[in-house]
Amino acid sequence: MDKANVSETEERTFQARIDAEEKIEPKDWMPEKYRRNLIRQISQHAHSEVIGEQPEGNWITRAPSLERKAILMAKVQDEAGHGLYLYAAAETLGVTREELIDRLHTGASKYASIFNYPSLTWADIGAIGWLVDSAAIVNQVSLQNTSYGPYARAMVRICKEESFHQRQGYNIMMTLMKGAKLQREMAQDALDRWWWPSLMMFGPHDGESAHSAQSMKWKIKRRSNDDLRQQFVDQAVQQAEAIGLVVPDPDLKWNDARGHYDFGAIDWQEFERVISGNGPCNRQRLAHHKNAHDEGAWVREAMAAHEAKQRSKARDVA
Ligand code: BYC
Repeated sequence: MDKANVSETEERTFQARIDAEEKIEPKDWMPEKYRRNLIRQISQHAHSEVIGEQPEGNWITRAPSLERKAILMAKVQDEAGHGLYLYAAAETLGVTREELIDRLHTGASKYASIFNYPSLTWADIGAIGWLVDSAAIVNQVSLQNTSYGPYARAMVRICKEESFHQRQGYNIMMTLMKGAKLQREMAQDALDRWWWPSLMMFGPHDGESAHSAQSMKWKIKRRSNDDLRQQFVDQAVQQAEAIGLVVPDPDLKWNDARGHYDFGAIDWQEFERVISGNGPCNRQRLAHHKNAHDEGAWVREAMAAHEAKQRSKARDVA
C-alpha cells in the first residue's frame, strides 16, 4: 500500500473508533488536524480558566465578610487548578507549556471573551459565579463525553467544582436581592452588564461557527453552540425570576410551541471587537498575565535546576 492509502485506512479506522464512542488516548494514531484542533480548543479553555481568575481576584481583598472571602479565594484557586489540568491535557498532544503560554501572550491563541469585562461591584462576583459558571457547566457537562480521553477526564473533575462555584454566585445574588434597595439595584445592574457577554460565551451561531462541523464529526464537541446557549437561557431566566431579577432582554418570551424561551439578537459586532483584542479589559488582562509570568521566572528556573539535579543523582545511582 502506498502512503496515501495507508493514511486513508488509518483515518477510516480512527473515525470508526470515534463513531463507536471509544476514547482516543495520547499514544493512539490520530489525524494531524484532530490533534491541532484539540490543542487549539483545550489550550484556549486553559487560558480562559487562568485569565478568568482576574475579574474575581479583583474582589478578594474587598469581600464583604471573612466567609465570603474564604469562599472566593477557594473558587479562584480552583480556577487555577482547572487551568493546570487543561494545560496538562494539551501537553499530552505534544505541545509544550512554553509554546502555549507564548501563543496566549502573542495573541495567536484566544481565551473566553467574557473575561475582558470589568468587575465593578461586589454583585459582579455574584453574577460571574451564577452566570459565567452556569454557562461553563452547561458547556462542560457535554465535554465530559468528548472523544479525547485526557480532556474528557479533566472535565469530570472540573464540572464537580464548577457546581459549587455556581451555587456560591447564585447565593450572593440571592442575598443581595433580600437586602436593601441599593443592594437589589446593584444585583440588577450586574445582571444587566453580564447577561449578553454570558450568551456570547457559547460562540457564534451554528451556521457561522468555523470549527463546529468537523469538531462534531470527531466528537470533540458533542452539542452545538446554539443548542447549549438555549439550555443556558432556559435555566437562567427561571433562576433570575425566582429571586426577582429581570433579564435585560425586551424580546425574551416563553415559546410554548418550541418549549423554550425565545430571546433577542446578540450583538456580534461587540463579540468580534472583544475577541480581536479590543474589549474593555483585553490589554489589562494580558499585561497582568505577562507580568505575573515574568515575576514567576525564578520559580520555573529553580524547579528546572532541582529536576536536573535529581536526574543527575539518579544517573549516579544507576
Ligand atoms: N470567546 O468555530 P467556533 C470558566 C472563537 S472558563 C473567545 O464556534 P469552537 C471560568 C473560537 O475559538 C471556561 N473566542 O469555535 C473561569 C474560534 O476562534 P479560533 C471556558 C471565542 O472552538 C474562571 C472562533 O471564535 N470554557 O468556566 O468550535 C472563572 C469561531 O468559533 C468564543 C471553554 O473554554 C468566546 N466566547 O467553539 C469563572 C469551553 N467563542 O480558535 C469561570 C471550551 C468562539 O479559530 N471551548 N470563539 O481562533 C469550547 O467549548 C469551544 O471552543 C467554544 C467555541 C464553544 C467556546
